[in-house]
Amino acid sequence: RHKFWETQPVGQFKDLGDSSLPEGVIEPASPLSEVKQEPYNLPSPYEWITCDMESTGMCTEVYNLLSNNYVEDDDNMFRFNYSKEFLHWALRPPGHYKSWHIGVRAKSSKKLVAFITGVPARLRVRDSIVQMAEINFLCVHKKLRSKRLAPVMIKEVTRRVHLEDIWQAAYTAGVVLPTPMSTCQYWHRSLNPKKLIDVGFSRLGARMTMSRTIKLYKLPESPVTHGFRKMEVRDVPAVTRLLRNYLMQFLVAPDLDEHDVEHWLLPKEDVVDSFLVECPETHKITDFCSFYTLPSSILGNTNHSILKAAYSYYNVSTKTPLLQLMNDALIVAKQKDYDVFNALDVMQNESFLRELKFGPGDGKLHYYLYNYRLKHVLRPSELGLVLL
Ligand code: YNC
Ligand code: MG
Repeated sequence: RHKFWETQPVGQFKDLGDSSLPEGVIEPASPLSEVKQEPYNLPSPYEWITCDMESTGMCTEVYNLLSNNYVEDDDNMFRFNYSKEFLHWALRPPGHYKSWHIGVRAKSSKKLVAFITGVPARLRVRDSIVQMAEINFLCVHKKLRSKRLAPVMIKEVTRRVHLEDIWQAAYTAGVVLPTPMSTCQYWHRSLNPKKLIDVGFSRLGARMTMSRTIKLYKLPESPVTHGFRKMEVRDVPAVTRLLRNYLMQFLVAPDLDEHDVEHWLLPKEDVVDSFLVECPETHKITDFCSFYTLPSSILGNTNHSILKAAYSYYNVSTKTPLLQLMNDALIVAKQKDYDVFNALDVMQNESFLRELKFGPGDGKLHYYLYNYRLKHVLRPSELGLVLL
């Protein structure tokens, strides 16, 4: 039973087998004059705020809420620890709306107790380009859980998205809600196996010693592909062409222009890393790979407090085999001292995961669309979208 989600324009479980329902928008857009002008009501001890992510003080408050209350693994051993710089980047893409960075504070203490955000994005679904909001960072303080605050947060962000005349959204969650457009799995490639085992992220395999395990995951000192280098601002046009062309093959993918590529993919230290292959003879850019940085706090380990994780982002191979390109990505991540490299089974990732010694994680990641129905659930390999 989903008392809230049953009231929303999303695919419902009861409709899953029903092929008579059309693909596309579920509820048509309303005239803007019909969008509710006032915020939804909160329980009286709380008030809405719009979070100015330009202000370092506000960035710190959001960082503190999330680092103490955001997503944990099923065993509560790790909690995402998005950095302030990451939040600043993730929430301010081209055309972002400040009004979509929504906080809730206690009126008396002024303490930030809940958060939800949207950023604008164009997504292509088959042949249609749809203006959407990507919703992320929904968080309610641990002491205020199970009080039905989340539905109010979601309705309020929806209202503010509607005020900008946008009527669709995309989001991911670890929990099953009505109803996933696709269900993906995380895979993990150990870079620092000793630390991963020490903190309980992974375990020694059967009949494996620590020294055999370290040897198994050893990587070359530096990338092997000739012409492999960091992306620079002068590469934005070529990377945009490469990526746009590559993403056409997926059923759902972002529609990225040069401004988006500059924001989302130009390297930003400890936030996003991007590399490409420039042919040494022709100077043509033939391949591209990228990852973002999302550490996790290690809860209750006396020796280590942070797990440094790289997450595979967008990768394109046209000349260098994808396997070799991703092996080079692992090598640079190891050089930069990441403990683990994570990747979803989206796009063509299945083609390298096993061979490059990624192991399947527990826990799934479900992808959702709001107010847009697909006729069939997508295979992960049909998805060309990575959300942060
Ligand atoms: C979730 N993650 O099912 P029903 S992901 C959406 N996304 O509703 P309460 C969620 N809905 O089933 P709590 C959800 N988790 O009765 C729960 N729900 O219909 C639904 N965790 O509300 C749930 N962050 O306030 C139920 O629950 C209702 O106090 C229950 O709060 C939930 O960012 C939460 O995992 C997640 O901070 C805030 O547990 C809290 O437990 C928490 O009683 C740790 O809520 C952090 C965490 C979620 C990360 C994410 C994507 C969010 C997408 C939201 C949906 C967006 C829709 C599109 C809007 C724009 C539309 C346009 C146009
Ligand atoms: Mg609640």
